[in-house]
Amino acid sequence: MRTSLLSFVFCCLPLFSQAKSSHVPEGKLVLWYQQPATDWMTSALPIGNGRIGAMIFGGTEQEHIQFNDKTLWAGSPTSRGNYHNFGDIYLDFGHKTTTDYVRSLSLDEAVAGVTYRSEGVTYQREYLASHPDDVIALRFTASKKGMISFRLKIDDAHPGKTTLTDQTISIEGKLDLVSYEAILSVQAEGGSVRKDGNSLLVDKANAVTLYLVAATDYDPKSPTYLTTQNWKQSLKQTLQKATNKGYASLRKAHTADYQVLFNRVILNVGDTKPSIPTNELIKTYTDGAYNPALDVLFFQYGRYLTLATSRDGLDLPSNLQGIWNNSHNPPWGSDIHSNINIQMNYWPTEVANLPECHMPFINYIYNEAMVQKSWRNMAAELNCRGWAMKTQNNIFGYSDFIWNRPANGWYCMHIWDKYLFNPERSYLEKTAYPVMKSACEFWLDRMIVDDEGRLVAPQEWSPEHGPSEVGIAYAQQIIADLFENTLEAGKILGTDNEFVGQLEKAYQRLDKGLNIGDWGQLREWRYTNDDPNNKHRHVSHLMALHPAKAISPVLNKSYADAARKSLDARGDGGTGWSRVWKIAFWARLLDGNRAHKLLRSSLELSGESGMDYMNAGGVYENLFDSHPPFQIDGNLGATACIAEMLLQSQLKELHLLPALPDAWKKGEVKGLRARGAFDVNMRWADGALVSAEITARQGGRCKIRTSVPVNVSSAQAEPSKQENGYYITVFQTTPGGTYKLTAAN
Ligand code: FUC
Repeated sequence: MRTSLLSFVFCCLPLFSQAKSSHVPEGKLVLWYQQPATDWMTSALPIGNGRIGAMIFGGTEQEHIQFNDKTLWAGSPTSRGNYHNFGDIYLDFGHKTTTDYVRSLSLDEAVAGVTYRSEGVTYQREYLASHPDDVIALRFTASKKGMISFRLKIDDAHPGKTTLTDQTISIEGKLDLVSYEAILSVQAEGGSVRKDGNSLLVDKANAVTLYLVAATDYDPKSPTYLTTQNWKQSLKQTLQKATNKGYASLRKAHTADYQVLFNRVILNVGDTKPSIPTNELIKTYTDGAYNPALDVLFFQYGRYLTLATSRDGLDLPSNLQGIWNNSHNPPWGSDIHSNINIQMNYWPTEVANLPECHMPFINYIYNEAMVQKSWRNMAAELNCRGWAMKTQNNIFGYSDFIWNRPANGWYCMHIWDKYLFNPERSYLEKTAYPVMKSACEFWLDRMIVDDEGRLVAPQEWSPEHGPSEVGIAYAQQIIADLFENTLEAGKILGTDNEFVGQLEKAYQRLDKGLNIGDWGQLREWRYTNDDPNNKHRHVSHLMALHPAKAISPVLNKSYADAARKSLDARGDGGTGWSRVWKIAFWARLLDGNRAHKLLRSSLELSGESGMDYMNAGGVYENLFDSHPPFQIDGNLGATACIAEMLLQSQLKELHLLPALPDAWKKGEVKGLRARGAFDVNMRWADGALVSAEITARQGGRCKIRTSVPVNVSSAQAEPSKQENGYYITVFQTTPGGTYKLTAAN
């Protein structure tokens, strides 16, 4: 029998004999608290189906649920606007005296819950955002019949029109361009529901389900960004289908759909289920009581949040706050920010085995770069072919603030990686190559020749500081990566030889942006000197270390040493995303303990809600990453970086356990993905690989790098060879074949 999250343990079971609380929710991966949320940003809990989402407060006197739709933006193709709050749902229960309160979010099921006792009755609530049924469902039950009574209202976050029937409340209106509508339907079992002014009154029901549907007329594919479909009609149909289906079936379909994706990856780093609430877990971890369970929870939370913010079907990426926002004036408009933030949101998708969730970003790039006009017009403004954009972007192709021309190359890393993780010729031919070629054309037109005859980008900025200069590392490293990848793509396709020849010549003359400076650092600017005391959060001159691939201790020790020097000088502080990026840098430098130190600092409890650019990064008690304030890039990036400590594949080999920290002595991971279409399971003990299973989805040559020699369950495998302190093992694979690797000593 399937056990639900809310079948909590109400008596002290010996299983949790250490527990402070007797109400530890079931399931290993759960965030839980013994109080309602007091603050939207730091303590409410997020649910989402990739497009619509909500933040749950869990109050007992009054429940507050704030909700969003990813497409509800003010602004248009000609003005930026902001991402907006949709509305707030309030339910007055009036339960003043309560005991045994638990509020939770199960990552195993993607269901949030609240349970408590009040005047002899146990109340339970569940909250979910279903992707298959495109609805948010809220379910209220009680241990005694006829005990559910509440007043319900929705506050439209805009001055729209509110309409009530005896069972529904709907809100509708229009922003600058898009129109919106949300409908909430109340289905009571027993008791009654009636309209009372601008509220609905539920009286003495046995159980109640609320279904919330919400949408706008936004369509990223349409030239006007507005749909021509009857979207209001579809919204009503979605609601009708959900209510007909009923809560039990809807919940079943939701968890089934979610678990197919979520359960692909299992991580255990010697952790056991924590017996204290998550806020205390973070606090004690921050105070020095290290608990690997928080590392694992953070890793899986990033996968949960990826599924909640990016599902296939809508070609629009998540934004600075994923999909959650309770304001009309969120920091940076909660926009699509091109100088690391949006990219970081998508770092985990391939390696942490959620490739479907990469598609909203991939399709957005293709659409904006190749179909819509704005980014092409921006390139044309600079007298270049191709496409380019600035730093701040809305969902209508509008782009402003400082130019971020190299972002086109950075976006193409995602386009290319999608191919490397799952090589498919049709994707390469129809999507990846045209976008990448077009970005190359931009740079072929844009670059100039310097005094030494090298091709350099004129006047670029190293986000977000210093002078604009010719040939800065950020631009040159990205362009080099773009050209290399496009050359490889072009050669695989073999259909565009003339252009490939041209690009090859340009690549030979290109300054690759790898210059070592006089204090041993990797130079950020060509002419301006690097200040060894500069602690700026962006580390853009190490693009070639991560997410690109030209710097690695495995390839070239002197560049790796220079990168290390630069990183040491920048220090280990920074905003949420900056600390997280540094996990990746240290992982790529194969220093597991330093990477883990940064992971630990990324998990520090942040008390900051203001905008601190320097040194206050960490997490809030709801595990949202703190820039500060909340920014989701640090959450999603951290998941990728933890994976990066366990598996790297950017150098056309699978490096198993490249940066394992001492803190994770023993562990197991299942279901990570590597470039070349390999799936990887690994077990380790005493800090060394014990065994691994590699499944080759497409077959082909598999090259493995390990720190111990391994035996492979394949007749054709060559014995491991030593190379600079590592062991290299090569074997041929067949499509669908699984190969077992065992440590040889
Ligand atoms: C970039 C960063 C800031 C912030 C903003 C949204 O500009 O430099 O720290 O993350 O994006």
